[in-house]
Amino acid sequence: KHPSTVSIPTPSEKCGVLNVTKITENGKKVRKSWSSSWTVLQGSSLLFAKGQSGSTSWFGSNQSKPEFTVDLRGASVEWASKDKSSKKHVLELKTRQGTELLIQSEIDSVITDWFRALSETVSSHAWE
Ligand code: I3S
Repeated sequence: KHPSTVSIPTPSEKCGVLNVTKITENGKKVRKSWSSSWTVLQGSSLLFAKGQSGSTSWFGSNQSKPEFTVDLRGASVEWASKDKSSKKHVLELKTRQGTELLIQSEIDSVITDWFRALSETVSSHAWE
């Protein structure tokens, strides 16, 4: 007999480096500008810090404020269609405030983990 299935909880906190660009802000299309961002999922918020250029780590720098924060309550996340970007492994995140972001990693498993974490977060906060 099989042991009962162990479900691995989705972390409500997760962080890592992702490539990010806004494509829409408050309902208006904006120019794409990809940048590498230290990304933190914290509760129902997704925080992006400035890109990691040079050797100074984010923690060691004086950057204490996130560059921007996205509210995941009422947001949607899906795999981006091919016309959104020529890059591989791209997620499209749409917020209730009318901001759309593309989130990408070259590493398949990394972006798949983010997709799972973001989807879980979005669905658990959908009715707030
Ligand atoms: O959707 P687009 O316009 O093909 O996006 C590309 C541009 O944003 C381009 O910048 P400039 O057109 O400002 O030089 C970026 O360098 C590309 O990365 C964008 O396309 P991808 O397919 O990488 O998202």
